[in-house]
Amino acid sequence: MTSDKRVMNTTRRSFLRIGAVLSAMASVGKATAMSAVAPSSSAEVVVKDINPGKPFILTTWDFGPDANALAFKMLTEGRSSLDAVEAAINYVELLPDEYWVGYGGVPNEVGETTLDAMVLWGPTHDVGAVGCLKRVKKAISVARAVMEKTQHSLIVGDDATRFAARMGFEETSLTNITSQKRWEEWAKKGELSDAFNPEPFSEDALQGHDTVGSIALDAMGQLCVGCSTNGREFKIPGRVGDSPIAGAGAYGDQAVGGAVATGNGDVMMRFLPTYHAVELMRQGVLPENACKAAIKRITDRGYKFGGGMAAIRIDGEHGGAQSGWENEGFSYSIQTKDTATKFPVV
Ligand code: SD4
Repeated sequence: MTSDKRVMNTTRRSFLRIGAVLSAMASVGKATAMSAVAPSSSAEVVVKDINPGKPFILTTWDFGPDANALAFKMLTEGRSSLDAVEAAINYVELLPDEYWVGYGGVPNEVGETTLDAMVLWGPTHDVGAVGCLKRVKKAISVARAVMEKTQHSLIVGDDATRFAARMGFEETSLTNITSQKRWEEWAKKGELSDAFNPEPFSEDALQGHDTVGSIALDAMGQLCVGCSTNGREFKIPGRVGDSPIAGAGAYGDQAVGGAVATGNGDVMMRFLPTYHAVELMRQGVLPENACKAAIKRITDRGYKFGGGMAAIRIDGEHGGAQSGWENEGFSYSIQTKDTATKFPVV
């Protein structure tokens, strides 16, 4: 028990140090297989499969290109993929008119906006996440604090808000005029949340998409994956979706690459589709086919759901797939040193 704790503490504190070592090595052109670079005071830290790569950032949906542009600049300045993913996602979380991510959108049944987010750091396979976070705008940054400052992986609800406050985040309303109006119009009808409808085996009328997912590789070869969302419109209070669940909303493996998901998280989280896709890529399946297979696993069970996935290998090979979203405009965008391209997934 004691020794487990020691390993965990060391691991969590060490990854930034590892990043600094990698950064220093990369800058002097000496970066090699990083298994050789375990910090001297922490032999337990398992750091492997890190090689300097060609930096990239992938972000889902229409805000992808702008989010990528600002985050990729950070990668070119030598910042970590963790910083880049956080910045890309913060950008979307703070967009005032983005209804599905961050403040000002997707209220629950009682008119409150709550957020789910997760970040996974490839070098140490460390995860931080928040579910049903209230009154704090930068959910991905709170997830990062869970990862960096604690041994926990997921903190939820009012306690996530209290944790954020302890970490110095500002508490503020997540409601704006749009979300307030949308909720009032819906509440006037006196309907139950569609979460009380039967499971979507014959159709998925569920509204809602745009969860932001980002996957980045930095110049040191370090992978980071993250996502953030408001979840599902008029959800039952307390509902947590797929986004903060590792392997559901997002997943990555330093030796392989990463995958992100968006869509009906209540269905998708039952199948861990991003974990599935990454494991298929590990076996040599192309990213596009890996996403297709992960989605097919769900539809083979009879679910009719709206959802999309994007995946990228550590070497930059990428692909996506969708279910029920032929006309929803799902896309992911990738920026590298040479290109900034949007890829529609139809
Ligand atoms: C959720 N997967 O909470 C999220 C919603 C979403 O695109 O991705 N919409 O279910």
